[in-house]
Amino acid sequence: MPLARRGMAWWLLPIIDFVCSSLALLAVTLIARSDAFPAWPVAPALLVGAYGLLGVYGARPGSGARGEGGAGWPVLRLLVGALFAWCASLLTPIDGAEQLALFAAFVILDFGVRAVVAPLLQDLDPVERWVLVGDADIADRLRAYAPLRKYASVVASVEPLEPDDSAGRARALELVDRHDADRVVISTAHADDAGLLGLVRAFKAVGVPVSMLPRPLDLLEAPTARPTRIGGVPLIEVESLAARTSLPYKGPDRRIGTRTTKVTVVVPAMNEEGNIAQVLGELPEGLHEVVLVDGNSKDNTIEVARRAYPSIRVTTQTGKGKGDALRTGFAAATGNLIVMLDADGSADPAEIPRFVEALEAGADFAKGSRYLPGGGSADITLLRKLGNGFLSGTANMLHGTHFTDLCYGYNAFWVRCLPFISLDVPGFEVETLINLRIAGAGMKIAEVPSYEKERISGASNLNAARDGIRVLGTIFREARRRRSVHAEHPVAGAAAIEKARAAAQAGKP
Ligand SMILES: Nc1nc2c(ncn2[C@@H]2O[C@H](COP(=O)(O)OP(=O)(O)OP(=O)(O)O)[C@@H](O)[C@H]2O)c(=O)[nH]1
Ligand SMILES: [Mg+2]
Repeated sequence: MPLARRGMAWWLLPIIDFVCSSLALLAVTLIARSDAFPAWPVAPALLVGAYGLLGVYGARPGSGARGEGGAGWPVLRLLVGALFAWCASLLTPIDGAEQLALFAAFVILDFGVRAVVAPLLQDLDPVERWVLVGDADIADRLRAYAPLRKYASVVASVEPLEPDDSAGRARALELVDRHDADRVVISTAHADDAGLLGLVRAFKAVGVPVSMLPRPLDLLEAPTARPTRIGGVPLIEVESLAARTSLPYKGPDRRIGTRTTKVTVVVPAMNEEGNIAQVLGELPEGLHEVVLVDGNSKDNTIEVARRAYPSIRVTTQTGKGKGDALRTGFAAATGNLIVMLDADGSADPAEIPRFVEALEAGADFAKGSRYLPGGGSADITLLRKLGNGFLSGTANMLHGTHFTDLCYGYNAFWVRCLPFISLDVPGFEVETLINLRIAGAGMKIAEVPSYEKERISGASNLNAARDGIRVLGTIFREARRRRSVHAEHPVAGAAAIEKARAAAQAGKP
């Protein structure tokens, strides 16, 4: 985001944090009769840097000031505050009690000042940039509406989009990005419920707040929800509408007589010649297709797989890692439901119907969990269990999710979820990325109990420390992405998958 776009208020928050931490530090070093330098300015600068990196300042001044974005952010600020006090203690001689006093002084001062200035920041920088999805006529009317000008300006508008117009949606998302939009406002006159839902999810997936113009402004019937107002313009906030509980979920492909579930099983495999035959042999009947994504195996994985399952479609990934393999497999799938199945024998193919049932019962995404009643693992070590618990907890705190088993690769989903996933990571963090993006898009997730068996033979490709850190990085990155209106969006990846699928389908008889 160009710096010029940041309002003055946005820059005040880091200054407030720097000043508050400096004051607390100077006071404590004065009382402790120790040298403030070099703890000052290094520790306050580190604090502000850490806040910035973690996205505490948000894309808008108000959000950072009010600590919005989930219960995780105040906690995170406290943790960074503690880190600040600890860093200061390394740079200047203060004892444990003084370190604690520094932490307390900073927290009280900083949280207090932020609370006092939050409304002021809103007033200082109140003009939101809106992208309107609707007629140019409505955009003109909004622009002409004087009371709104103090609060928002319509920076761009896109023609009403058709429910299935993924190209149009990609254009709209690009527009949001290009115009640094703070909010997408959808004129409800032009789409039915399914279309509106699709639009809302597409925009929310990139972290843009979405509002709908209630119908009176569209000159149609009255809205069912009670609108809030920005600059006198009534708007329906779709925050609650996108939440799982309040959304009357109709399920995918539920039109009577037209629904057919075509299950594609995507199997990433690298050097699994000792396991793949057994896994494929246990697959249930009635699958649409099985796609093996070979990771340039040095053994006979492909041959063994072809022998065990003659109709298997084999594709070889061009990049490296499980993330890249899944991306390749998803692009090649021609079914409307994808099951992700490991080739090492850990995931039980007999559980596939359980995943499919959960999806047919109305979920968008069925997530395997070893920690639900009926689930379990014969393959997980204590270290990995602790790590998974820590990572699941961190993700749930920062993303407001309820995953019981974040780092488990046995999942299934309707193909229409793909545009919201856009896999852009190569390795084992891919599962976390998928889970968080699906949750971020407001999709309905059903956790399914799953039992993880021992790998039949061969060695694991996973490195707990390296991959754990990558998962943690993904959790933080996705939290920042969700919070930032201007973060990268999944359009490019989605478009690539669509294109690859079209090419794959064109190549079929
Ligand atoms: N195509 C491809 N498949 C991979 C790659 N890395 C891992 N896989 C496959 O992904 C699945 C899961 O990998 P594993 O090494 O078993 O990792 P894990 O299941 O997370 O860890 P363990 O519990 O130790 O087995 C297996 O079927 C692997 O063969 C890769 O780079 N390319
Ligand atoms: Mg495994």
